[in-house]
Amino acid sequence: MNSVSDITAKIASGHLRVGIIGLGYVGLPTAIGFHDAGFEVWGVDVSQRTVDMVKAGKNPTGDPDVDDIMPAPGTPNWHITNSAAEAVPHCDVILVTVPTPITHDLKPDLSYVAGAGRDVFQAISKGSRTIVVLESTVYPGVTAQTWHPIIEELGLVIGEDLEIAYCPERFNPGDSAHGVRQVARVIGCENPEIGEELVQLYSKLTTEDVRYVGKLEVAEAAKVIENVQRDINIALVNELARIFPALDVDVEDVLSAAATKWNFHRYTPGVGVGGHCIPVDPYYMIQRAADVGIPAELITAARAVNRNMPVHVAEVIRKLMSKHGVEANDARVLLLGWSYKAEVGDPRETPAAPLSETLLANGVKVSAWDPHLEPGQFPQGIDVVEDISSAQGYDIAILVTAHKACLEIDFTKLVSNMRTPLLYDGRRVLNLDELTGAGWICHAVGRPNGL
Ligand code: SAJ
Repeated sequence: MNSVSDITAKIASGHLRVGIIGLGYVGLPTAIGFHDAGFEVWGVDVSQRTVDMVKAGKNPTGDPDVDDIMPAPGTPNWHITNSAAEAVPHCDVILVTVPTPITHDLKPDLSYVAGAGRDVFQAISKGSRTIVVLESTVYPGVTAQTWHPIIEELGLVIGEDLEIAYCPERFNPGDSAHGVRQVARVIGCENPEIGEELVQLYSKLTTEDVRYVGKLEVAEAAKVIENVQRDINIALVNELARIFPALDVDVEDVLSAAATKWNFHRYTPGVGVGGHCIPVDPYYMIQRAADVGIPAELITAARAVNRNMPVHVAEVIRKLMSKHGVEANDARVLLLGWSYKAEVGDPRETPAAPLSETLLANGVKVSAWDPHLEPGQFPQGIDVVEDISSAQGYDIAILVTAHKACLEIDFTKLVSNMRTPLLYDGRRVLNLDELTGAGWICHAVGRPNGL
């Protein structure tokens, strides 16, 4: 049985063995980070494609920052498998980094947390006191509520066979300045001694602040509200991006003026809020508040504003094209970017999807170009453009994702190939005056459009 001092000694000596369940955007960089910190690592993923790619030293995630840090085949102390049963007996600490999505009716989907927990607990040796840490974003109470019943069902005893803790991942895809080795971490655990041990462990991973914050629910709540706050802040500027054009005022001018105040936190209006964090995590908080009979009115309202942005933009696009003599049933639209965020190849919850669905429902033909995605990552009904220099005959180009590649398009050539030279900056990152000079008729989210 690992005593507290055993774990402390193993951390200090670098002999601690760390398992990571789930080798996605978060789990794989975490596994690499602990391996680089000198620990023996066992990486587990249910996807054979992921296991095969990682074993071959290839990056299965869409995050280009991971490309250059992949361990080569045969790297010592680097074990990759699709079996938790194989890995768990070799590990002192196991981190669970599995998806926590939402269902089609916007409810938390904890099936991956439950499934991964069961796979791990079934393989834990009695008396080993293996520490199991959930890192996935959840709502307060999930770790205990989801894992305790399984632990009891399997006849395991916390404090003897295992310990459980929560340490939220704070990984920012496509942002090398905030990778797993450069972000602050918080740790929740019912047992303060284990909490402090995990502070020591994660302090080997990251150069930033690591602290024990008390019981599981405190750490669970901290992570989910970090993203709730971000969603609300983005919803505010998105709502302002609808109000100010009606007042013949550009929202970006207002935000630039307001940002001269020392404690104004600036966010950018856009075509919508995508990804596997920001548009998802608030529903976990909404659910938890509902569980205790307290409606999360502001959180819910912010979600509604952000979810509606793509539909609002589609309506503006329809009106702009009509104003320039292009009716929906004859219109051709070109999306510049499809990923939910710049510099990553990740279509999850991208606002490009509801934007396209709304346009297609109006009879518009929709094409899309995104050099960070493979053709198979676009949905049916979208004409995938693989070579932007060959794009021609469109009525409007909409910048959906502020990829560097989108900003570097030869807009002078593209405008010459357009049927109607309409351009809509959905992320407020283009130089619209310069593009107007090149022959485009420019519009943008939050900018007066004369409609
Ligand atoms: N977005 C806006 N306006 C903004 C900021 C973002 O419309 O001002 C949109 C983006 O285009 C994207 C979505 O919101 O569609 C989410 O963008 P994001 O920058 O929040 O990126 P994520 O989803 O990768 O969020 C991650 C989160 N990290 C973790 O959960 C560990 C989040 O907590 C971070 O704050 C965020 O990265 C970050 O700081 O970039």
